[in-house]
Order: sequence, then C-alpha cells, then structure tokens
Amino acid sequence: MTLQGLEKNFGEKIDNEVKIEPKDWMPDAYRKTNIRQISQHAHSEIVGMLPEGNWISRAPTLKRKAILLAKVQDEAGHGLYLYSACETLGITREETINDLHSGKAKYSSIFNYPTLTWADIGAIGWLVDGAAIINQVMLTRTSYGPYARAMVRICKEESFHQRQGFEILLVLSKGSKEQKEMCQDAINRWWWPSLMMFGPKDAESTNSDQSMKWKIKRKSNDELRQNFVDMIAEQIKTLGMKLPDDNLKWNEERNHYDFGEINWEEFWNVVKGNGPCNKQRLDARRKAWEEGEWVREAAAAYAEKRK
Ligand code: BYC
Repeated sequence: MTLQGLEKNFGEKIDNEVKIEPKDWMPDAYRKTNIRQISQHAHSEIVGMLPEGNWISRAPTLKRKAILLAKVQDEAGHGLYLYSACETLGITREETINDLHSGKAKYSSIFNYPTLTWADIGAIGWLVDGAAIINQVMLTRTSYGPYARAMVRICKEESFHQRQGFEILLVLSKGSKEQKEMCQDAINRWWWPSLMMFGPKDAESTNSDQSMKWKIKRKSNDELRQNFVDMIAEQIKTLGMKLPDDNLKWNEERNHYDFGEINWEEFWNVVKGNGPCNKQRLDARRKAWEEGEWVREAAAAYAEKRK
C-alpha cells in the first residue's frame, strides 16, 4: 500500500474510534508521542512510590502500614503495565529506563515534593491520586489500544487509593487540635502542586493540539484541571478544611469554580529538575537500578534455563 493509503487507513481508524494496535501502521510522530507520554507516565508511577514508601515504616498502625504497602505495590504494578505498553511501540524497557536515569525523560512534577508528615500520605491519596484519576479516566479512551487497556485496570486501583487517602484525612480532621492542623497543613502544601499535574495552560501546551487530533488526549489540560477543582472543592466540605486559595469561588454563570493563578515559574522550575526533591528522587531510582542488577541477571538466567 502507498504511504498515502496507509495514512488514510490510519485516519479512518481514528475517526471511527477503532483502536490502533501494535502491529498496525502508524505515523512515526504518533508512535513517538505515545512513547513519550506512556514512558513518562510509567516513570511517574515508579518515582511516585518513593515519597509514599518513605512512610511505610512510620505508618501509625499495623493496618495503615498494610494498606500503604499494598498501595505502593499497586504503583509498581502500574509502572509495569505501562512499561509493557510502551515496549509494544518498539522501544526496549532498558532504553526507556536509561532515559529516566539520564534525565532525558520527564516524570510528573508532583513527586518532587517531600512527604513531611503522615497527613501527607492522606493528601497524596486524595489529591494526587484524585488528579491522576481525572486524567486517566480520559485515557481509558485513548486511541492506542495497549495504553487504553492498561488504564482501565489502573483506574480501578486509583479509585481505591483516592478513598484511602480521603479516609486518612477524615480521621485526622476529627482528631486533636494537632491532628487537624497537620491535616490542613498537608492540604496547603499539596494543593497547588496537584493542580500543576495537569500540565501547562492550554495556550502553552506544545503537544495538546496534535494529541487531541490523534485522540491520544480527549480533554485539554485546562479542562481536566477545572474538573479536578470542581470535584475537590465539593469534597473538602466533608473534611471541614479549606483549600489555600482566596479566589476559589463558585461561578454561577460558568457552572464551575473559579480559582487563583498557578505559580507557573515554580512548575517549570520543578519540571526542569530544580524542585525540592528532584535530585533525591533520581538518585534513589539509579541506586535501585544498580542494586537490582543481580535480580535481573538471575531472572534472565532462570528464563534461559527453562527454554
Ligand atoms: N510534570 O504539551 P504538554 C500517578 C511536560 S502518576 C512534568 O501539555 P502533554 C501516581 C510535558 O511532558 C501520574 N512534566 O504535554 C503515581 C511536555 O514536555 P515534553 C502521571 C510535565 O504530554 C504514584 C511539556 O511539559 N500521569 O498517577 O500533552 C502515586 C508541555 O506539556 C507535566 C501521567 O503521566 C508535569 N505535571 O500533556 C500516586 C498521565 N505536565 O514531553 C499517583 C499521562 C506537562 O514535550 N500524561 N509536562 O518534553 C498525560 O496525560 C500528559 O502527558 C500530561 C501533559 C497531561 C501530563
């Protein structure tokens, strides 16, 4: 088939909501965009294990520890589904991981902030997983088949994560004066970085237009951010806490909450590698990779022996 014919076929599949599968012809740029986004997503899942993993040994009860352990393991699983989806596009897992370690590939800005108290674990579950769900429910309908299917399972697990985070904060919000303060303080610190998870404003988003045409993305960064604000502004009422934004107000005409301006300088600073924990996070991932070499070797030798 001619290149023109292949492009026409591809375009028709996108128009008719037929998923693109690994062996289908696809434009090079479509493949590259998916590799970029899926690998960044995979990296975010495994780097995201670090701030929460930091609290496994200090969870306040055995039950809390067991729940947190399960959640952090879920994130590793999400990373695995996504690295596998990425491999179907013709890049090896090693290449993808090397790009993370060399600093070439990005991962979500949110994981470059520290977890200072137990309430941060609640705030991450509620706000960070909450933001992730809003973004990922959209991605269950993304046009690349393996990515869409990975998202279905991930979203189910994220819903549980969000509820466990909210429940941690609910308990703290009904506790002692110190616990209430801890809860409010965690919300204050995680609110704005959570809004940044959706990426730059639409006007400054370099990839959105093309990704929307290819139906990789179905909603813009600002649309998803607004959905998130509308959801959280209601949920926080149950906690009896406040979001740290004096401009947050229901807008009758728009049928949405208005909210204040994000500190974009801070966002880009973190994305460029200068956030509070960027160095610590990458160092931890590189160390884990080096120390896990014998496990990879043993697994490969075992697989070879069973052939
Ligand atoms: N942080 O053109 P734009 C989780 C980059 S993990 C860092 O709008 P796009 C969880 C962007 O990559 C949640 N960089 O980009 C895990 C681009 O740079 P490049 C992770 C960001 O791709 C453990 C540039 O800025 N979720 O759920 O159209 C525990 C311009 O942006 C960020 C995903 O990864 C950021 N926040 O849209 C708990 C979802 N935002 O690549 C929870 C999948 C933007 O051109 N990803 N950049 O050099 C997406 O949906 C999209 O990639 C984004 C950005 C909406 C994030």
